Amino acid sequence: MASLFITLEGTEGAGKSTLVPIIKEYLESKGRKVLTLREPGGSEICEQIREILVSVNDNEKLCDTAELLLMYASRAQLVENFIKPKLKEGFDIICDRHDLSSIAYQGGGRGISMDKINKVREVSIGDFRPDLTLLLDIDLDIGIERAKARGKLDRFEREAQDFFLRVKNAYLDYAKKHTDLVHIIDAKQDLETVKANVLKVLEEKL
Ligand code: Z5A
Repeated sequence: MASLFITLEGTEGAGKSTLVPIIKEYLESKGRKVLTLREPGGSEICEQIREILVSVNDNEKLCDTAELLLMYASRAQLVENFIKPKLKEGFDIICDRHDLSSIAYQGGGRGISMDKINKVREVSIGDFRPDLTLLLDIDLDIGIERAKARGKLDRFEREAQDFFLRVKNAYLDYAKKHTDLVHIIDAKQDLETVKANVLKVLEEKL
């Protein structure tokens, strides 16, 4: 079977990073070669871009357009230099966040129009899309509690509740319109249940 590009999406603390090694182990148990990445980040240059995006700079505000362009700069670099070549070599790739995060955070959260996002996306990655997206849907309060337990909050995590509500709604709107690509997983359940539901989706995909 052709290699798969699988993305994990959701608001903070939904369990994306926790699921990456679980999915990797499952795919490897099926004899597949697997690589894992995250966005923003995932390579030396992309991690430098990530640092600008997540770090808190009290002296200068990162404007919304610069934020959007940096997200896509990191994505363009990763898709061109790593994701496309590795898929060609036969690797499955699991990516902790990808394009749908920009629709949810920069579109829903920041209020940037889809017209503007589509233009930037077209220049950055053209029509490149994931084969499967798992959207981990969680009550914001539960996710924030999980994230807070980790300690210091990054630039996004400092946003107010209504920002995350717009992000969550944008995710769900997109998922409802793209049921062939996006699978919604109820992420507030215990890890074993979430894991079982995710592996069921993967089994069907394989
Ligand atoms: N961003 C953007 O705006 N636009 C874009 O295009 C992209 C990103 C790509 C950095 O991302 C920020 O970039 C992000 C959006 C923005 N900011 N926010 N918010 P990130 O992925 O690094 O940040 P994150 O989403 O906040 O990651 P996270 O908080 O680490 O969430 P997670 O990976 O989904 O959660 P986790 O680390 O797997 O789990 C959190 C804790 O919960 C941990 O202690 C787990 O052990 C625990 N956990 C996990 N699952 C469970 C279950 N089922 N039950 C109980 N406890 C659980």
